[in-house]
Amino acid sequence: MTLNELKHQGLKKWVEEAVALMKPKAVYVCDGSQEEYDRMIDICVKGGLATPLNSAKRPGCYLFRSDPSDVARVENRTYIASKTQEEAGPTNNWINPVELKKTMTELYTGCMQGRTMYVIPFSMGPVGSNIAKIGVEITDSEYVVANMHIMTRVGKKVLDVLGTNGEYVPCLHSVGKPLAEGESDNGKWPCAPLDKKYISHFPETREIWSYGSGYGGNALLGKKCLALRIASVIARDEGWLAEHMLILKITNPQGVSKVVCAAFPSACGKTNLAMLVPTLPGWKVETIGDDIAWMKFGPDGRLYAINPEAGFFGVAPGTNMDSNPNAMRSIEKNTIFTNVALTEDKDVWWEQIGYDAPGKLIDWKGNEWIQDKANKAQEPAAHPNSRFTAPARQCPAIAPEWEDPKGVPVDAILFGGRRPSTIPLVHQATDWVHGVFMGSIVGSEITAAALDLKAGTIRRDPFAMLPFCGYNMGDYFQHWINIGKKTSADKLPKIFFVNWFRKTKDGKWLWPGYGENSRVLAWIFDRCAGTGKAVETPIGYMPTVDAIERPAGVSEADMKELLAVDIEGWKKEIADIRENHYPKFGNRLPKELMNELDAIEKRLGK
Ligand code: OXD
Ligand code: MN
Repeated sequence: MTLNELKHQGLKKWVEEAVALMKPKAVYVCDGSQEEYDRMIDICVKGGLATPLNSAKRPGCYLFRSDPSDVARVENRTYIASKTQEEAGPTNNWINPVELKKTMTELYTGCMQGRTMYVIPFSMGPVGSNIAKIGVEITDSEYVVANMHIMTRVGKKVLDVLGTNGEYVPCLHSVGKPLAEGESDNGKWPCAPLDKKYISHFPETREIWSYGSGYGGNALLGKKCLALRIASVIARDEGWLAEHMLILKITNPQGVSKVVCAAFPSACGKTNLAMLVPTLPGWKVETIGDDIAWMKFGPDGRLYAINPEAGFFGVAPGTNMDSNPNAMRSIEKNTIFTNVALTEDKDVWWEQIGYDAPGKLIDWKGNEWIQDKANKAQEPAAHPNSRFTAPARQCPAIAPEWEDPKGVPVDAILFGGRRPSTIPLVHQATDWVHGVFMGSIVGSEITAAALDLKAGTIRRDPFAMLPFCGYNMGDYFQHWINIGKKTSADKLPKIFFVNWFRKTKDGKWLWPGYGENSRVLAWIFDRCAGTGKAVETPIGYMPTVDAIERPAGVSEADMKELLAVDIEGWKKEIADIRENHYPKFGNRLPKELMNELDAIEKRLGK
């Protein structure tokens, strides 16, 4: 489509201004067609950025290798540029928006020379759903266009919903590498150096400006930038929730279903839980989303969730037929792989794929790589943050209602993190505010040597939203408390804290995880159904030891340890929250959370 075919005058004007600033050699409005996707991929293949994979083993699949400096989200170059720093809060990087726009306008000037500007109209959520939002991304990256085709709903049908004056979130993106006359990328991933990368959010005007990175969350602006950072601000203003949560549907042997949303920090197994294959006979888990949930109240006073995305942007290493067979099947075809290793027969390989490297590989940097299992220090063949981008509809476990525009009513919300000690396998909040307290203390334990921090230190990641909350996190806690006042308690989802990562003192896993987590989900299901045996403890409701069936390899003593209240450990936890965590939020910390902390401390006793 051409620019002149755009019926929305505001959108047309915004694009024209971007053209004048960025000076692309051509402008193209995306229609979302297969032909368009194929063309993007073809440009990347011809330009040496993409390698077609073995068409018998991986039909419709391609491998990209990024620049070694452009492999992950750049949190220290990500900004919440609200009018005041107070609005962005203590957990976000802030630059005055006027100053930031000035800096970025300079960077954007002429930044698309020699490149095509693509205008991508996209919907986060089923097109036309009253929970969905529309965005328009301007980009100069064919890789971004192709990935956006998979991760969001793109094209004409979105423009039709937008009409002549509908609302959209403008998202500007450039890789920040203009080309001189006759120059081409020559197979080199285009991006700007780190100190020129900016991933900026303007919450008051609901704008996103991204410059200098072509990778993942920095560049696919519908995902973390729109669906979390900007959407969290819109959700606060409109009375709903935009969360870093998977959504799954669980069905018991009697055919009754419940919906569970779960927030875990990045790399704690959200995709695995969302696609879990239950070991409990007769139970079924189906996937609705693996990363983001938007929840709005329905007319019946319950919270309804949609997955705003249309694909999975999953971490490849560690994904295998044991850890996540449904993900493995989702990526058999029509998938974009980024920074994984390439086999001689043009298939993909990564660490913990479930089998040894089949012969000589090309690693993620493009070098020859031969597996040397004796060498524990060998550099990985796939980058630890290498990814697959796959259409959600290809997941064998996708729930039939995953695209229901009404969303699905949520029965339970789970929080969790990597906690080798103290936090039990599962406990349940006694009420909504207690549940908000649970969300506010989410974190993972730092293991020895990581990040120069003392081993055993908890890195807090409240609601798993630390890198994704678009405003002051103290106000975000308050927003969660307020949501609980908007309906009657029986209509609110029940809130739980889970921990699959408990270890023995000598470092062995106490709980097998993966499919066995279905045993914990079954107890959560039963609690939502009003059954499920529980005892009230100082930290909340906990299953009786016989309420969760023990998996093979977990002794009765292990189970008791997994389900014990570690009074001394919890006292340390409370002290850490009081001294190191809550003070960060100053007077924006809701008093309800302090009360909750005091009450738990009191219940734990002297
Ligand atoms: C992600 C993340 O990529 O949370 O989903 O980092
Ligand atoms: Mn995520």
